[in-house]
Amino acid sequence: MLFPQENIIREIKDLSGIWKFKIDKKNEGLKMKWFKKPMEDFIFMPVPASYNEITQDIEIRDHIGNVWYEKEFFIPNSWKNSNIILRIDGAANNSIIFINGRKVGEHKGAFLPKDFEISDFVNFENSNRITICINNILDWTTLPPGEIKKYNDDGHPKDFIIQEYYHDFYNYSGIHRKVLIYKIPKTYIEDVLVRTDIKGRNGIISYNITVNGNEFNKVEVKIIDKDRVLKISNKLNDKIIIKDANFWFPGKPYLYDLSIELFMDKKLIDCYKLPIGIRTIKVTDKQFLINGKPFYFKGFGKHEDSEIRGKGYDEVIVIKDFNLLKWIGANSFRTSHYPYAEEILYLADREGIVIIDEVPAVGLNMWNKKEKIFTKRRAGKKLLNHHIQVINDLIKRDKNHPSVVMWSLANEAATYEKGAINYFKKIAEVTRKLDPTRPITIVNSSNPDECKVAQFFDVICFNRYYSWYSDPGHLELIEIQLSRDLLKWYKRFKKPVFLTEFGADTIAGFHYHPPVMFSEEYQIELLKEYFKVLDKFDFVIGEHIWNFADFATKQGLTRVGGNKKGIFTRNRQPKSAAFYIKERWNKLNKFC
Ligand code: BDP
Repeated sequence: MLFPQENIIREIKDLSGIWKFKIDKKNEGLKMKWFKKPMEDFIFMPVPASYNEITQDIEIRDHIGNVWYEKEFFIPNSWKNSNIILRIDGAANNSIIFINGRKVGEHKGAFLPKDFEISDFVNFENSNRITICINNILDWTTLPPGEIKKYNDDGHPKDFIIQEYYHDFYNYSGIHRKVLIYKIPKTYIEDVLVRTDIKGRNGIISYNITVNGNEFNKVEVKIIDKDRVLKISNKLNDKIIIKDANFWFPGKPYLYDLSIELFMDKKLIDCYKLPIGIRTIKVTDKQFLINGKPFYFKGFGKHEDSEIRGKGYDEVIVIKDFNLLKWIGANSFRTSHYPYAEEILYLADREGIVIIDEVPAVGLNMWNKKEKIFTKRRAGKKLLNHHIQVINDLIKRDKNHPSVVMWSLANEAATYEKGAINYFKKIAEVTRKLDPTRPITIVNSSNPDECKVAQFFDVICFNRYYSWYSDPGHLELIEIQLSRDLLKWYKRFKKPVFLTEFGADTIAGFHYHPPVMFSEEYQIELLKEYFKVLDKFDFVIGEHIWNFADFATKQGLTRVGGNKKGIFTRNRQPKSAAFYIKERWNKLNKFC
């Protein structure tokens, strides 16, 4: 699966813009075949965006079930006799797609793209109509999971239901990423897998190209450095050595282009250009090595989240975030808690920002230890299969990005349960088979003594909220508690340890001294205590503060307008801690 690209053969039509929209109040649209006719009684809805906060209508914001989107489009005549592909880059959570009243297909999951061949669904004489039915229900077959709870007691009306879920970000819904239609030739470059290695000063590029169709009799693969062609090969699989290569390195990202051209009797049939970075990743018992050099992760857990747009992809926010990351001296982030739009990974490749790429396996924890999650009813076979499917799709999509250095396969699952053992053993096995070149991890919230699965993974990632959720207000306990914790993890598993979340909710503009919880002063003092400990141990390979920016959550007693642990506000303005962190990270000379 290749990211859609425009070039002299391939063309793209971007359906971003204003669509027709309506919620399916009685969930009757599918039965009544709403997709057969142009939509009536609609309102306008921007794409990409979550629909929840675009209108003033609370019924739309809180709707549970199906909603419908529709748009008209044309396909140019010149696209006849080509393959026409529809890409839904991310629609939350499940979608069914129709073109001109005929079902094209379905997609489960909000965060990874799906391509549909629609050559036989479109016409060239007239306009076409695309209709997408989106369902936002989370259950025990989706990631993240959830459940619909019914309350039938006296205090609630009979039909009162709520969407329960166990993760801490708002269940935004809608067409969150681009909808594209693109044209590729009948015989086309379907995929390419690139792996790189380093021997001394030479870079080694191994590639494997998959072509769909056989109407070609020559392939030309070039490694291009800026405008200079360094090497040419005529094979679909090859290993190319670049002498005195420039390597991809965090902060110093060097990219070459791998250009692929297919010919039929000298006529160019298809072409694709993939930016590639030559780099290696290795993990020892204490270190995370990029190109053989120890790397220390400085950065954040993030979210795809912003005001009004919700989880909608927005270049303004994306570029602003990269500028803030560079400004503050971060070198990395985790795509907590789901895969982000692929455009973001392309930017990270070019900006030299390191990514830990996470699947949406979050909320696999009931927190009440008596209520097990790894049981048939909850995280059973169905969920495991979906989890594996998502890992497959993620690696298929992101395998060639040099910025992606590790796969994170879950966040804060109940790894203390016995049932977690077989579940995560399988997850680890499957992932290693799919990609033997990158380390794997899961992000833990369990205690080092009780975690039953960390042995399957390469790096110990864990989240801690000392002096916040535990012993609130007691900053003086952080040093002793965190030190003990870090040492236990290391001693038990003998693997590098990474603190992937720590932080404090902070209301921008609320000051208090001596510090109290929620004040800007408290956030700074809390971080200082954590840093003191992290700096002590040589097996600690990173610090990711929770969170980059404030973000939306479901309503609850501990959330005043969302999660406020951001170092930046939701509108991307720095809290006081940002200046302190900037100073630390720009000075910090831990490995790199
Ligand atoms: C951690 C979760 C994260 C939450 C955070 C918090 O990994 O998603 O937002 O806690 O409570 O448990 O702020």
